[in-house]
Amino acid sequence: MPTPSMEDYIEQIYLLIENKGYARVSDIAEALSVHPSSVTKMVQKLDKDGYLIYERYRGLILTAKGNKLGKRLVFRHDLLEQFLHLIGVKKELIYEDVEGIEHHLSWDAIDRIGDLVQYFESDENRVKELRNIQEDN
Ligand SMILES: [Mn+2]
Repeated sequence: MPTPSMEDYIEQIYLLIENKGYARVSDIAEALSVHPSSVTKMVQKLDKDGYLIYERYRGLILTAKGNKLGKRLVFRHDLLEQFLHLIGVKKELIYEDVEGIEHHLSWDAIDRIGDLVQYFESDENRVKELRNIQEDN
């Protein structure tokens, strides 16, 4: 099982590769606001655990296992942002809130939140009803 920190790295590496086509140690360090030497250390661990292949002067690529997990982690992050937005959490709070909770929910809870998002999105009156309650509170 990957730790929360490993999940953060895999998530960012996946996003960098998706957006730029590659993930350099310096880019990962910037994305996570950590020192490049911490990135090198973690990347070596992720290599050892089979999530990516790291070659010092060539950069890194995700393995099938790393890519699959990265995709799920990005999906989870996006779903939780969507959920907090839907329940009316202020925009400026959403990113940090998701960073705070994403590693601490079971995949079952994630799926059930997905059901709830779907419940609201399939009928806009449901969202309106929720907003009405919020205006009263
Ligand atoms: Mn995240």
